[in-house]
Amino acid sequence: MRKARLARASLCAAVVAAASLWALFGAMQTSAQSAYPTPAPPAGSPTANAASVVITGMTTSDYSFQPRTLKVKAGARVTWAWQSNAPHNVTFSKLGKQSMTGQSETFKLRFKHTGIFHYFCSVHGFTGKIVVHK
Ligand SMILES: [Cu+2]
Repeated sequence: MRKARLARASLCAAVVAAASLWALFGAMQTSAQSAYPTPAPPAGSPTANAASVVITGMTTSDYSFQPRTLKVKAGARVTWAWQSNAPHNVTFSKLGKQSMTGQSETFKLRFKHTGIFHYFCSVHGFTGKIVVHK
């Protein structure tokens, strides 16, 4: 009787040990996976504190900011990347901010305050807006 109880107890201990080994193995696999860099979010998909706009177009009729309206949280930094065959710029006239005019620029601006911020390319006139929420 006593022997049987002991055997059952040690079997339980073995199962618990196997389960924790399995859990440990799983944890190791998870941490190994997170060691790889996470891919950058696509243009215009805002994360908590960063987002991006691409300046696109290969003809005058399709030059544009993509996305044209970008929503971000207050404090976020927006990066514009040029991917077009013509010189463009990013001009916030009310904020008094303007990027360089060129074909392969990048421009970064941090939006500390909530509001709607309209901007445009002063060379071609196409527009965009940044909507900053809490
Ligand atoms: Cu332009």
